[in-house]
Amino acid sequence: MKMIEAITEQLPAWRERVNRLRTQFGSLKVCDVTVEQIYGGIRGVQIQVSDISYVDPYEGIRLRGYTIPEVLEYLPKKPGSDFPLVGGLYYLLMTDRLPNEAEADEVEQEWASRSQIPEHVYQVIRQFPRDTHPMTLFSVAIMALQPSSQFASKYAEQMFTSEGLPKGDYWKYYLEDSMNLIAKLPGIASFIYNYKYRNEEIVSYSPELDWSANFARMIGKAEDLRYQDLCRLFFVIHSDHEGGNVSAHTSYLVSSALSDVYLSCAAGMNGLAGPLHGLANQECIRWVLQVREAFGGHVPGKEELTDHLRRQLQAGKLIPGYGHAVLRVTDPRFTVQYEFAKKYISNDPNIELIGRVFEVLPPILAENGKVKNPYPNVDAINGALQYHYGVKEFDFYTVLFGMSRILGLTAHIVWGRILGKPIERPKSLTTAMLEQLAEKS
Ligand code: FAM
Repeated sequence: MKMIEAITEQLPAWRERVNRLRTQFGSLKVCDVTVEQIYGGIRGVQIQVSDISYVDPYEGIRLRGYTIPEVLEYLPKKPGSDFPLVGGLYYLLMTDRLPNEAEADEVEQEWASRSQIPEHVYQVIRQFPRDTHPMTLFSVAIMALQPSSQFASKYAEQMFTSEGLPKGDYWKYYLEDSMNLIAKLPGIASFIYNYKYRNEEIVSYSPELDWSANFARMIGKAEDLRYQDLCRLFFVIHSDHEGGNVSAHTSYLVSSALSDVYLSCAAGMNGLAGPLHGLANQECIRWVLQVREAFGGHVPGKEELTDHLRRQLQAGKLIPGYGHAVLRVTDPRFTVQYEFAKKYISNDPNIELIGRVFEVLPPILAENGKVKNPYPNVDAINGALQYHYGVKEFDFYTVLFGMSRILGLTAHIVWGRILGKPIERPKSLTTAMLEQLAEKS
């Protein structure tokens, strides 16, 4: 694979950079930690390195240095589509280089050739009651693939042979496992969708189509080219958001114990399934529909909407899709999806309402200075777009997020092995120790 060559070429320089920092500047202090940060979710404590992506509070995410609009513009596209091939995005995340068409296509072809899902994975899913949350099914399906981990079997094998497995080569097996897992995600996610909401159909992967279009086709949208484009857009922009969010940090931590890609990604997906993380995206469309319902199905005018929003806030309610722990501007991932919506489905009442909320809510949220970011985040529009194209099962939306996020998680994990990151082990203190420190201060 070209991807392996591109990584191999860069290896010595990357390892040298990290080695230099560790040996020459190992004792350099990066930041202080306060008691509030220890009790407050380690917010803002700079304890990680993420070269895959970086979230700038005023600019939003950059994937390998490129902003969201740049990523959408520069990555190769399939003829007839304005939206990138996910294979190209993966090449960028993994290699730190923009791919040409052939390189993006090679990743797509690799996925097609690795897409066959073992029968027992379907059986595992079918064992669960149909009302099981799709994220639970997604996580167990990933775990069901774990016995095929090449890293796990190679690692176990070398324990008993003289040949050994050099530490510097671990990443190659992690990359193999990542490619094998990602190749199967459209099949797994679509089967969960079909099992829960459609006809229990298992649809095989079409090598003629890219990864995103395969997923769309597998849930019955073979003819809907616009939905296929939405999938490309969605899967690209949700792929990574630095290393500190719950799913990225969890999977990275688990992989630091040399747990393989399947174990690590399933752990990350269990974090993504939490209501304060990935599950938030199912709440936003529910809220949009509730607002319309409160106005008899109509989209309220600006004044009516302002009154309604004020009443909700006065009643202590959160407005889903607004605010962010890091961002201090409108999330560019909201912006590009809103542009898609305005271009293709501007007559959709949910999109109209989302546009009106975007006009009136930020100044209201900003009024008392409490909300640090009064602007929309990516979740403010995700669900409405899926809903428009007929994917109306809200609890499935986090699986779409998970499919995309595994692209980023695996890039972090593979690079952790490339750079030889050791097992993570932060130190704990007791409350009494902090109290003693406080008294001495
Ligand atoms: N509506 C009403 N109040 C809000 C608000 C919103 N959308 N966002 C923040 N606030 C309040 C917040 O509850 C807090 O009030 P208290 O001090 O009384 O607890 C205050 O403003 C300060 O919060 P913050 O510092 O601005 O935000 P946080 O960093 O604590 O939290 C969010 C960030 C995203 C969890 C928060 O803004 C929120 O709950 N938003 C709505 C839910 C949502 O959209 N979640 C999706 C997040 C998405 F980016 C993701 O991770 N998938």
